[in-house]
Amino acid sequence: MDRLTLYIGNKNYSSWSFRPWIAMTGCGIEFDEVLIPFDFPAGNPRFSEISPTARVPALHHGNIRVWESLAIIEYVAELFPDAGLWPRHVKARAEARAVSCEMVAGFRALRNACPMNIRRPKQRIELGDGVMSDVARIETIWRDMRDHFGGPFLFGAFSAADAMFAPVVNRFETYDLVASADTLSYMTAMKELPAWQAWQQAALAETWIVPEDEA
Ligand SMILES: N[C@@H](CCC(=O)N[C@@H](CS)C(=O)NCC(=O)O)C(=O)O
Repeated sequence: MDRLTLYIGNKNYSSWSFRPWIAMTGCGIEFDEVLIPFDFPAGNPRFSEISPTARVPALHHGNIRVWESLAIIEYVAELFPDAGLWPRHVKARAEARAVSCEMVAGFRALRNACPMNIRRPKQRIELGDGVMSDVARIETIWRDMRDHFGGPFLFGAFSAADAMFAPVVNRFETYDLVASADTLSYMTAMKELPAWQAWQQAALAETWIVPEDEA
């Protein structure tokens, strides 16, 4: 089989890159990674060479190109049906896809106000009601799924749904947004993943600064 190449942005800031990266790494799927740093304010011209949207992440596999983080995960899940990217049970799989779609389509207030920033020291910022209602909905999803499927991850074992929420775990921590014990316990499970720690270590070693993402 051709090798998979995942193009990503800066590990410190690129929340959308983090999602397929941690999904694939956490499920033991091998791939090559190519990091193309952001180059604000002009935008990095290399982005348009690797994706029709000029955005990361993008996955290349032979002559197939896939863009959009969730589409990348779906493609890889088809290639490796036994890797456990999605839960095995049909109900769990349906709900995992539903909450993943919520993540892609929503939570804009949180995403805009609180950019993922792994290097940023923990510090609160002033936030509007929209952010706090996004936080409340995400905490409800996490609580309901873990109560129903037993934890420690959303659907029991780590899956693509956890990967889709991985940058939120950083946001909740960095901007000190949550305090409930069950939310913090889910965040701990995520942060203990070897894949999480590998990404974090690489992010901490980066020196690029993107002013737009420094809230
Ligand atoms: N919906 C897309 C979002 C991709 C996206 O917005 N990526 C950002 C980085 S996290 C990007 O490439 N921005 C290009 C730029 O800022 O120049 C996905 O799920 O992959």
